[in-house]
Amino acid sequence: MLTLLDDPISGNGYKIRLLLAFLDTPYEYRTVSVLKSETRTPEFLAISRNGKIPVLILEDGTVLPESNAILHYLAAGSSWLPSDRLHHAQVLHWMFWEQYSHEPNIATLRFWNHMPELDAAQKAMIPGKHANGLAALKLMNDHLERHDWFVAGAPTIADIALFAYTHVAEEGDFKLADYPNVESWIARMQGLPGFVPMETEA
Ligand SMILES: N[C@@H](CCC(=O)N[C@@H](CS)C(=O)NCC(=O)O)C(=O)O
Repeated sequence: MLTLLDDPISGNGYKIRLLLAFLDTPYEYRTVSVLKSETRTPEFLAISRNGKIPVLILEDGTVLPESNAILHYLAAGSSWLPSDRLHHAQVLHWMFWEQYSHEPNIATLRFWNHMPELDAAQKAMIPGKHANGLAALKLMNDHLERHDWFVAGAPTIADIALFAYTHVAEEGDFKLADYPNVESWIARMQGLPGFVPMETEA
């Protein structure tokens, strides 16, 4: 059976929980608390040198880190990852964009709001991250003006990767009501058969 090392508060982990639910794939869930620094223990670092969840352990013991790589692995052969060459590249386009322009801003501000206190360097980064997060939400909203889904007119792992932190962006002090197309897309995602909310374990 697959094993997911994850923390229920993690949006990166939720990407995997959500796809596994859509695929109706059973898995074992092991909580590794980020706030308690359990990602930095010698035991966890022996499993994954990068010290971050989520990590998927395959049936043969192979360790697969990085949420978007895990999504690719699990979605292969399903409708969640189009086989068409251009559509596959467009899925990658959005997933790379998510990791560089979306997650480091929107997810980080949410995470910082969960932390008891921030240091001076973190505090100084808030305005820049907020501006970048606003730009990311606007770009998504513009794309969704003309499209129901990010790629090829159907839900893919690009939607899952973007949904994870977008739907909880308010926890990072972003106002989703300013992005009505994003709100409609969030509702479409939540209406898909098999959808599970964020803090769901196997
Ligand atoms: N690019 C990675 C990011 C993973 C990541 O940042 N994980 C956070 C939780 S969402 C983490 O484990 N932080 C704990 C730490 O850095 O010690 C992915 O998409 O999986």
